[in-house]
Amino acid sequence: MLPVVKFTGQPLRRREDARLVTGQGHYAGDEQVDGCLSMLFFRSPIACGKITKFDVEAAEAHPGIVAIYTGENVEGIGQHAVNGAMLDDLKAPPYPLLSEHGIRSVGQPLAAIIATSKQAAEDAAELIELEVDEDVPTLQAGQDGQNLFEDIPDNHAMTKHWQTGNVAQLFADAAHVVTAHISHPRLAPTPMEPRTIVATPDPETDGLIIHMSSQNPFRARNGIADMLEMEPEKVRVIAVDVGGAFGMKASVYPEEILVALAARWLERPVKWTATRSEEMLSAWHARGGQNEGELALDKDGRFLALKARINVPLGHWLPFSAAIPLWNAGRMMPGPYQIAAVDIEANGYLTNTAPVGIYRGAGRPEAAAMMERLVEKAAIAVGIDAVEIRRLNFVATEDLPFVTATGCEPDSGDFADVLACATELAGYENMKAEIATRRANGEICGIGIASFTEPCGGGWESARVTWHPDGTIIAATGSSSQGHGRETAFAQIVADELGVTPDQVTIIHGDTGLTPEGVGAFASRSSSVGGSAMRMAAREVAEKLRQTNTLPETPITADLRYTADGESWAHGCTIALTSIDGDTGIPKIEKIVSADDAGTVLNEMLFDGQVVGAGVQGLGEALMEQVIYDESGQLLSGSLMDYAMPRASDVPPFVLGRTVTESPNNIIGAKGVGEAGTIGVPAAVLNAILDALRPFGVENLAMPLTSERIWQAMQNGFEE
Ligand code: SMO
Repeated sequence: MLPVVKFTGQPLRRREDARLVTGQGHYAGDEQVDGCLSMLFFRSPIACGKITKFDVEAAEAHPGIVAIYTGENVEGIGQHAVNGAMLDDLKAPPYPLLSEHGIRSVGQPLAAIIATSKQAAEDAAELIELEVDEDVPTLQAGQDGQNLFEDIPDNHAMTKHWQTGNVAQLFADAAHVVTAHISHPRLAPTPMEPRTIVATPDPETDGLIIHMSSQNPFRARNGIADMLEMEPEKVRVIAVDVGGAFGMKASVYPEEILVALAARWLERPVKWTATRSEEMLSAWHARGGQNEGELALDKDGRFLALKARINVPLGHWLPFSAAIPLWNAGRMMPGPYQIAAVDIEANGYLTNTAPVGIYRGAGRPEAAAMMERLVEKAAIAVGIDAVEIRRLNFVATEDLPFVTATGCEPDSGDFADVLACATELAGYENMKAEIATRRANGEICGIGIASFTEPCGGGWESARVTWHPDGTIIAATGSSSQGHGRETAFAQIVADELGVTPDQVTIIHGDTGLTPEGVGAFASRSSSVGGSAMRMAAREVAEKLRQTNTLPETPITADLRYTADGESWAHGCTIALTSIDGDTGIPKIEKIVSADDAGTVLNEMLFDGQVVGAGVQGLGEALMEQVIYDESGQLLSGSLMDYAMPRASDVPPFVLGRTVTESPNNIIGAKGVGEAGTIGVPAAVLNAILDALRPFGVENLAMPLTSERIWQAMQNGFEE
């Protein structure tokens, strides 16, 4: 008999929060170790060139300095891995932990200073002498410029091409062709907690105990062990409380390897905490794509074929998942629509900047912004309503699972239903009438819609659930938390399977020494894959308990790995209502309506929190966030004084709705919702602002849609 569902789905408050808001959280930076040394990085102040002099001798003699490592000390350390399995071609540049000869970016670490105090390290850094023969940097994807590596012509490091059907013929025969240029700002993920790592040698095991801010402790463990040529079991990574990660803490950085290395070499604990400016300089950035698209339509508005060119900057080194954004952007560009023929090419180019990696959405926002802009333009070209043209082209629910022209397999869903949910919540017809009236009165205002899909999860995850005779239940997960309420949601699942309350369940996560090996918290996979593993293990324990007639006197455990049958595809629809101040160009987002289908919901409050949190990050991309380098490659947006992030006063009312189409690909039936807001919101806001600017003849505008850019466009009607 299946258990009666009691807690799963309930909007239970996050059990983590009382601890976190009263300062009882334990972040990596809280870790106090006796005799801990401080690491500080001497970073390149210029973007590109050859080192002609680098002298650390005076710095080494400074009081309190234990060691200074430069390129020659770490020459023998190998290259960290880059995942290129999904590409047609990958040329990963060599990337030394500390550069000896060439400089590729402002902020690149050239020396690691290890001292008895941070102050001593800072003082010593002042004594380092660096002279560089400077070169002109290459800053944009595909820009003609300096070739950064001999064997990577044109800095062209990766490519992926999707081609299906007779695209040329379909374009030649089309009744309408619409085009779009989408310019994504380069973003700084900026989790509240910067990167932090404390590595302590463990003489008992000849290993390392590492507290660090990571969203996937096992990948961090394996990455560090690999680089240090240690057995993974000898490295224990602990990341219990994490103050946000958003993709930016999904694989190891050179700085983290250097801390681990120093602890090993010096046989002393070593700690590094990035400053906010260091995060802006050297943590990976995101987006930055300059993308072109074309959609061919028949006379009734049916989509015939899609062409796109995705061009992304990659920075000067490639993190493990550097290829994911351009791969996601291309493969999921057809979104929820039936499009038989595609010619989509994605290219990534090395640049003299910080690296560019995954960040909440990771290519999905790029796919949706392009497709939804094309759809909006298609509706105008054909002369039908923006909702109508979407309905006409959706893949029908009965046709799911469906193989798209890019080879993806959306597993389930009801795209028309989630659109209907959004239009109903928005009062779409009234909204249109209201906009018409306001326009007649001289206001500048518009509506934007974005329908989107979101591939989530896939792969495996682990769980170990133990029932103790005193009634307590300990559930350990190989999945982890980056601050997104996993303890709460996983306890709900276990409680239901074992017929107890969630407070009887202790969740253990974020410690490779205490949990079964797992994958981690990214790609919106925690609920669907991590949750399914939890449910399966708890179910097995419940089954064993049922088989014993009396209450057992010894603990009962189930320890297993669960592999999902495939990716689960969440989907949604976002509607934005905006107005623009005619004198200043200041945009006002009056309302965001977001309807999401993420399959089975584990906790309604967590679900809503994810949608709004990601939605605000989406607003940041659409309206204000932008990393800016000047032409010499200096970072102009090096602090939160210069890099604009949304504040509470920038956040409009969010109206949330949901539909539920269970995923057949995992036993929970969950999809993911962690990234939805970053996908739907920028596309909908871009469409809304360009709808408002239609009377000015503006068809394309680069994000972020700042008041200055909007005002200029209103003056010139120019296209960017
Ligand atoms: S960008 Mo995410 O942590 O897959």
